Amino acid sequence: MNHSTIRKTLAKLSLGDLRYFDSIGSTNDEALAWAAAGAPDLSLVVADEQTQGRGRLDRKWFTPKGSALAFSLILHPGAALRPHLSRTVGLAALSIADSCSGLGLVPRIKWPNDILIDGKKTAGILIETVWSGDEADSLVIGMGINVLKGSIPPAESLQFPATSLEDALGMEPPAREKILLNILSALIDWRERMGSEDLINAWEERLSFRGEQVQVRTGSEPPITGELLGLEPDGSLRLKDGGDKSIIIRFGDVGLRPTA
Ligand code: BT5
Repeated sequence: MNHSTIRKTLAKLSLGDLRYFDSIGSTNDEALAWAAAGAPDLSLVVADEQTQGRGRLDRKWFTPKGSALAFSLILHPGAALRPHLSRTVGLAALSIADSCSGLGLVPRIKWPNDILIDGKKTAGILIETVWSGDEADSLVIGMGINVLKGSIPPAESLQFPATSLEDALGMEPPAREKILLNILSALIDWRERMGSEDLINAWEERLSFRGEQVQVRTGSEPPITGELLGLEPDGSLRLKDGGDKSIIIRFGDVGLRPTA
């Protein structure tokens, strides 16, 4: 993978500019700085390796050389998108999920930001915002996808099991550029329908643990346990507690797992 193979593979998409790095700290850091300096809409930062890849709350995201897909996409939310910004993580998750389905896999979205295959984490999403006063000027959507086996972190460093597309397929997956093309094509399509019920329905259908008991941790509050019902129109998670009362979990520092 290099600048020219990515450029060539993505040629038919209407993207902004492209920056490619053999190695970088974090593609999100690069994209945040670039967005603040005026990067065009749908500009893309891709790296073969990240040495300081980040998850939420500064957790680490493992991106060793030659085996993973790590990129950040800059979005300028136009007037049509602004009322639906809370759905951005769904937009990203659905795009990854669609690309996995295209490979014949059955992906699930562990709300809010993980993609599971065979119940194991295969991809993660980190969305960050460049503010202009109290308006979101740009969003940076960072995605990390484990493509080859070598991208899976050592088990002892994980709180949740991980896998790769190669493991899930039982064979070598398509080139990373091709997977990137499929994710971005899906994202550009879904972005047109950001405010639609279709997006919420498709997102909800892909949720892991639907109808099951889950435990959700939000910040330092005691965990909330309930049956996972689905999504609210803004993408918040809806649970039902033992007394049939609805509980709405908004985004933020959230960790979800099955109780069993
Ligand atoms: C995430 O955070 O899952 C968001 C990951 C986003 C990574 C992309 S790569 C491109 C862009 N540039 C960046 O610097 N970041 C974005 P979170 O839900 O907080 O999960 C982090 C946790 O996932 C870690 O604490 C590990 O336990 C686990 N983890 C780390 N690397 C992993 C990997 N390659 N595969 C599966 N799990 C991993």
